[in-house]
Amino acid sequence: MQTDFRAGIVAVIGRPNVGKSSLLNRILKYKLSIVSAKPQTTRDNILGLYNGAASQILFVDTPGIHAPLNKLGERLVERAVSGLEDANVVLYVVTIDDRPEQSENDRILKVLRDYPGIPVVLAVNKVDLPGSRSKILPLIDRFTKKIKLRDVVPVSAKDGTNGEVLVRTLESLLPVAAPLYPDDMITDRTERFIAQELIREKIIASTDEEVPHSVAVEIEEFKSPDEYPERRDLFVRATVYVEREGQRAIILGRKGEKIKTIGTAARKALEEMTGHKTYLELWVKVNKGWRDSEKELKRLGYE
Ligand SMILES: Nc1nc2c(ncn2[C@@H]2O[C@H](COP(=O)(O)OP(=O)(O)OP(=O)(O)O)[C@@H](O)[C@H]2O)c(=O)[nH]1
Ligand SMILES: [Mg+2]
Repeated sequence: MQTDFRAGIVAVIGRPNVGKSSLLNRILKYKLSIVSAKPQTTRDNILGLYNGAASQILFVDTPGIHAPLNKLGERLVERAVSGLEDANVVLYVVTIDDRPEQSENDRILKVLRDYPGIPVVLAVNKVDLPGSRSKILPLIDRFTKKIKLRDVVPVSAKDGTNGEVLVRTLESLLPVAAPLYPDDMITDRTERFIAQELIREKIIASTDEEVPHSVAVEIEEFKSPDEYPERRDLFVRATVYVEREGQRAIILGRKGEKIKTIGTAARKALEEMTGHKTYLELWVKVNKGWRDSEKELKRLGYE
């Protein structure tokens, strides 16, 4: 092995919806973290491993930092901030239209001031959007007035612009160290967890307003041929929790049509992930006020 191999943790931080998860998936060339057009999609710190010729980068995708409206929101922000604890480098993601004065960015800049020892790389995402070019320099100027940046990389998670440049920049800031995990490992998450997230992603994609935020998915049964060699198919049974009866009706749809569409999309995603023919059973239940219940948050894995 080379003597200058580098390894370490990069915490991916930013406000909701800037494309943190999309960027990570693009870099890892693997759909690890779910993505949606609605804010607060990611609810967990998710470890994704980049295994390169000269480095192993442990990326930690985090929930978007925002002003929380309920206990779930508080947990998400706490988790995102806790992602900084062990980080060697912060990848601060903004979009081409971000301003440091936006309340969420203002909050992030304050948090980052508490970690003055960690180098910060600013990724300016969505540069594929029209008119981006002329906005880059003024944006860099505004952010460098607020925070010491080690580097700035304009990127597009959508078309891949500068993905490699970003990886080279991040790896140059990591300590010289041996790989921390086996080089065939891509995440610390189980297929079961990713399955739960994929189901949630399909629900978010087909609902609006408060519904995506009110959904939690719990995997009740996950029987894979990988674990049970006598099985030929993957069987997944999951409960979808919502907060109100009206939301349940929305997810079920007229004559159960919506849940059927969601189920088909989720099943296809599970088949793609596992390579197994999949049977998916979804049950929708009302769990009043789970986002503000300590007990339910804990049970659903949002401690
Ligand atoms: N045009 C364009 N859209 C992008 C790009 N990257 C992400 N998006 C879109 O931005 C939206 C949010 O993407 P996510 O990756 O879920 O954002 P996030 O920062 O992880 O959001 P949270 O998990 O809610 O904090 C999705 O609709 C993406 O398709 C990009 O480079 N260009
Ligand atoms: Mg995300």
